[in-house]
Amino acid sequence: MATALHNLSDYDTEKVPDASNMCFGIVVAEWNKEITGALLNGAVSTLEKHGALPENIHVKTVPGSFELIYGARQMSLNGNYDAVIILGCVIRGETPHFDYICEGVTYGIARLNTTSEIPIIFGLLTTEDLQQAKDRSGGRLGNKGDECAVDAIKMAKF
Ligand code: DLZ
Repeated sequence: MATALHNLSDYDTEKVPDASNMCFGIVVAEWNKEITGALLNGAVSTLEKHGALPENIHVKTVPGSFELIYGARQMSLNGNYDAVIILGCVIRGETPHFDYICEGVTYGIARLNTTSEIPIIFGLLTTEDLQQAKDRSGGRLGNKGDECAVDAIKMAKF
């Protein structure tokens, strides 16, 4: 998570492998699409910055964050990708849905990482309010999408 001392978009470019021969899948949730769209822009531009070709970055949308698990599983089974990134945003509201969705997605993606042949990178923002989400999707604390792209490249190399 971003903190006052850690900006999500700050990283050592020297430590990021060349991604020009890599292929990435991105699953992005439509809920809170102002935020998830910004996460997607960050992820794609950072992958391309490190050499990934646009034709090797495949984006699929799912309705909400809970569906990211299924989407990531389908992409991981496809066999074409070196890594898959999930992008979603759950904002705490007046509903217990927040806890259920956050726990469900966290568990689902963690489990997928133990069974999948490729890494699944966890780009789920879980915030108290919209401002915190904006801060982490290209705002004052950087962009979680950038961080996920860097992690996807590193883990694909791993
Ligand atoms: C139902 C729901 C709620 C209340 N909040 C969010 C949210 O903040 N972010 C998000 O990505 N999705 C939310 N959803 C939708 C669920 O993820 C899911 O799409 C539905 O429960 C249908 O399975």
